[in-house]
Amino acid sequence: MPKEPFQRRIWSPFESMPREELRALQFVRLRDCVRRLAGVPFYKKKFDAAGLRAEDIRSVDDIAKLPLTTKSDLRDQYPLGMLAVPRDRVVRFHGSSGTTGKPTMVAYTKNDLELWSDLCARFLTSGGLQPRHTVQIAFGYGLFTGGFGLHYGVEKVGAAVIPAASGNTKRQLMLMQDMRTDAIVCTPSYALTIAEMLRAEKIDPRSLTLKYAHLGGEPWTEQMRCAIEEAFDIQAFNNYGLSEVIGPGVSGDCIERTGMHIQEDHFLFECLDPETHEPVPFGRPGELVITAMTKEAMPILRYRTRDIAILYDDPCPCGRTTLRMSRVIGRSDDMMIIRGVNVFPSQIEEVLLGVEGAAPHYQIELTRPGTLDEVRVRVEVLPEHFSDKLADMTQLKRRIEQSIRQTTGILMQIDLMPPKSLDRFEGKARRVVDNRDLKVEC
Ligand code: DLL
Repeated sequence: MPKEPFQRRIWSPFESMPREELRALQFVRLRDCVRRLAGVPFYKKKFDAAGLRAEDIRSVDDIAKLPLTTKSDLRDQYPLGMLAVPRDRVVRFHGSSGTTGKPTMVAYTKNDLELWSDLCARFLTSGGLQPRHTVQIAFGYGLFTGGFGLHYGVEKVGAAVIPAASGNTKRQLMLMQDMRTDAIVCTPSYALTIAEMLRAEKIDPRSLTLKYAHLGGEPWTEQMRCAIEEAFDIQAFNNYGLSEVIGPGVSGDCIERTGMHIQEDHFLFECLDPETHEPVPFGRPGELVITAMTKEAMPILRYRTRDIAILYDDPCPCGRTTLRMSRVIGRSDDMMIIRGVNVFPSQIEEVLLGVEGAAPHYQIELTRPGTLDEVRVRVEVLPEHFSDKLADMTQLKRRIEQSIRQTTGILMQIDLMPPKSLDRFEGKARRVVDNRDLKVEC
């Protein structure tokens, strides 16, 4: 029995628009977006190279003629080469959660922030949020888009925000109890950590006033949803987004939970084969490629998210008419998301290259034994440094551990391996073994 009746409400009429009208709106918005982007030197160069003009966009399908944008384009344009408005119109900057050197920066005008709050209000409402609720936000407030994005979304709905920010689990528990929090906003793994901590404190998580969790920012499974719902006796909703596109608010679950509704009046989704870039039919996994048509400061064209998911076009009983996406079931690059932090194997490699005694032969194993991701890095020791003196090896292990922690912010378990003991690769190296079992249907 839910702790309160679920309120079915659709925040914006755009979510339930007839599909032909939506398609017409998307066309106008896409054409306008391409016109604006033609004024950004980065895109202009690409359009010119392909002999493209905004007038060539005569239907939404013409999007396939346009160039793809990648994370490395954003890095090359660091910090603000993709800006499509004069800098004095920008009112906010955020950055990717990536830890490689410099972040990729994104910018927002006043209207963009207004839009962003509205998009977050949509998925929060579709996940049961009501103005009378109190919401605890346990996401980082900073360059990461999670904290601020959700914060203004909750306020937009009219609910009360507790900006608890991430970490300090004991304080989270105190606030949840004392403030009678109705909904928690965080990563799915953090929700499970909170449950564990409550149990350790001999508090039954089900005894709290908590009714909903709005979770996102990292991959999770249906099994994790069950575990979280069961632990707290709540309903848990998935939401998806990425900083390059806007942040959270790109798509989110409704009560049916048969895939996350995509905010298609603002984002054009394509699902492509990551190798050939050909469209993949509905119901089949492919890489999500997203165009953010309406953002002013930094619209983005055909952004390769590297996220592998499935698109669904069958109608949803909730009344929303938009396409839905499955959970993210993988990545088409080697980026790992460990406890919500984006980490590339190349970062680990760089660290190893900088530690005397470590060989650049390594393997990374990801597991999730309890609620949190764990990382084990097996590293070969260079022959001339390999020693049977425990003290030497322990010291080397510590140096690697510390350097990795400094670079990624994550404490990883290091296993030193004898020289030449790890596999060598002839084709693409398979450095990451992901044993977290994140692959599920929806
Ligand atoms: O994680 C934005 C966000 C914050 C979304 C809070 C939802 C809640 P980035 O740091 O740029 O932005 O990381 C984006 O995180 O490409 C996915 O790989 C992953 N991701 C985000 N949400 C989900 C989700 C934010 N619900 C990257 N399920 C994306 C699976 C997710 N993966």
